[in-house]
Amino acid sequence: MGKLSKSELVKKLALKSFKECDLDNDGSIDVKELHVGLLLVYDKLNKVAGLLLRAKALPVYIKPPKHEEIHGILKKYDADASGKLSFEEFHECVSMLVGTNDRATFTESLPFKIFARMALKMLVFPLTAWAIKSAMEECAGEESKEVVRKVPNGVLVFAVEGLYKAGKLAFQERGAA
Ligand SMILES: [Ca+2]
Repeated sequence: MGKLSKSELVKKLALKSFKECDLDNDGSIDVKELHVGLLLVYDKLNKVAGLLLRAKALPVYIKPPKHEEIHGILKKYDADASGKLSFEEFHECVSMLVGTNDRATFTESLPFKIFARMALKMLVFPLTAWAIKSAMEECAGEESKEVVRKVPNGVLVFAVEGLYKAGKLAFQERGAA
């Protein structure tokens, strides 16, 4: 057995998923079938990402696209505007999701999303927590310094993450208004 190239592997994966997604067996994927299929893919990826990080301490969750976004994805790859994806169109779409498609930017691909999420969890939050702690130690008087030192880093990371989420939400709401 010869080795499969990445694009051959993606094509095999796409074919398998296409058959799984085509619930009514009409040889094309409509928007509902695409939604169900993508949810399954994201569910699998989230399980893998969780396992990779031995999960619970640092959970990573990649949000699956919303229904409106699925409509957008379908439209983008529905080359003949039939409202459904043929296998060729679906293959393009899968290639985009796994980051082997030239048409899509790298930031749209799943590997990038996973990487960005992990980078946030593993680097940005702990670093910010560390910076806050140092600043607090700097400002605190001699007796309170001990107290600040005893604050577990995990608590700070948690707090920083909470602030980040609150900030992001506020930003999104402002963007939507
Ligand atoms: Ca179908």
